[in-house]
Amino acid sequence: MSATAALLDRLGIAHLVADGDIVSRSPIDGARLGAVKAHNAAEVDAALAQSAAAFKAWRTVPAPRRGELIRLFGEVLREHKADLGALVTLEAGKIVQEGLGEVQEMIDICDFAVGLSRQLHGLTIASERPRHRMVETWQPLGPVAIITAFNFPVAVWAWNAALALVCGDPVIWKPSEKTPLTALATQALFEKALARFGDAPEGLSQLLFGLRAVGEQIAADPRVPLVSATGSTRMGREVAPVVAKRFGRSILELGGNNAMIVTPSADLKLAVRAILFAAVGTAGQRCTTLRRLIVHNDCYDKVVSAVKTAFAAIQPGDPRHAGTLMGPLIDKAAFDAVTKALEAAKAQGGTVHGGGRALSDIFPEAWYAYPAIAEMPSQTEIVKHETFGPILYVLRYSDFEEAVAMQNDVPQGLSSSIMTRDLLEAERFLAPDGSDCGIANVNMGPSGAEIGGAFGGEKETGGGRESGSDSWKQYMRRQTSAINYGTSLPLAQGIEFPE
Ligand code: UN1
Repeated sequence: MSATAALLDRLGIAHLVADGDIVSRSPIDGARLGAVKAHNAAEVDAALAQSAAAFKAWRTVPAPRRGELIRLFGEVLREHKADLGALVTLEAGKIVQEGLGEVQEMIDICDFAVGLSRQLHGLTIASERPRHRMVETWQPLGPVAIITAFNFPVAVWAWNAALALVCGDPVIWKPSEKTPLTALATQALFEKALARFGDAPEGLSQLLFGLRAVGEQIAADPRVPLVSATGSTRMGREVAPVVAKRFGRSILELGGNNAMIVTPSADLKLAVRAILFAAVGTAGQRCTTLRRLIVHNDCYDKVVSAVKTAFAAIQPGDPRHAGTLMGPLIDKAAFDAVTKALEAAKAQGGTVHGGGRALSDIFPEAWYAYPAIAEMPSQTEIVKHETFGPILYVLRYSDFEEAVAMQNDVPQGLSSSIMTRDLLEAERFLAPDGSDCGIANVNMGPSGAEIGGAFGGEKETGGGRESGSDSWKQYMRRQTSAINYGTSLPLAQGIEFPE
């Protein structure tokens, strides 16, 4: 048995990936890993019906008991962390550490959700009417659809699913067509947890494969009160109006164009380490990837030369090998987009260092890219566009306000950061007229968020928040109740209405 076959076997999916129209290829070498069948419209419909039926039962299970299922799932994930991480590496091309990190992120959100399952707190509100009480209760919402992208093929599902399930909602998952096997493996591990749990309703978590049509069908279906979609801004523009048209709710995690401001007081060594991880980690394919470096004139030369040296030392390589910091891009289309962006950067007055294809002799069917730095005269059109790859645009500033304005002057609003030892600058970056992003960090890069905080951003990023803080509330229905424990009927607003 090949190493891949053995891995798929240990994850319990070897028998499920023989053939189908959605073919999974490893971005490492282009090898075929397996294939799955796309679901047709009737199958999607049946899955949604099943989910609606599962909701009827699951919503009445006490929340801490629902949390027990997620506790068991966290346990199963811990047992299979190495294998699932390895499959993420194989199918998404992430380096070993990042594949494992992604599974750890799943485990972390499970822990968070288990605690949450005993803390789905409502409120008691003072009533203006005598002998009345008002309460606010959070009720289960209904089936939650989760649409995910190739770059976080399992963690993003877990952020949504762990919360949805403790909140009393079944989940329906449409993973990226580029990473069906990690989704299958995750579903198989979830089913292990279900078996240990015992009496959960059928169809609590379902997987639907397909291209756009499947996503559109789910988005349009009124049985799905919440659609949580992660992907490009283009995808969000398609999904959001379809959901809104039927007054459904959506959580959108779309494009990012994340910046770091490097001020004169920055710790240079720290800055370069932060820049490197944030810009070339996951080969620049995180929505939180650092794409724009805004550097003060006084330290520009020093910072840019250190970053150039650090970038030049990066050798893209097989992500399975220890020591590799940057693996392949997901596919040829991704590589072509990077090439096109670098050409545009040059045409728009930029100076490009690095870039180009790597390892084409060893892996002719795979798409490795050298990271590139593009020094830009200003935020030209290409700088304002999210290109999913290892390109870092560098810009100069002389005045702090100008830097903040530049950081905000893009259509996206996911993540941002500042490197400074000046308390006033740090606080101004976090002030109401500072960074306009959903995430604003100090003395670190824009990527690598923990699950405890709410994750997401503004403007074209879509406005959604997932994972920590009070994101769980979106997966529930808020109910306000007034209870009269008297014998008369006083009306609010002092209204008199005769008997
Ligand atoms: C994404 O790229 O879709 O903050 C999510 C980070 C990760 C999640 C990224 N925790 O980089």
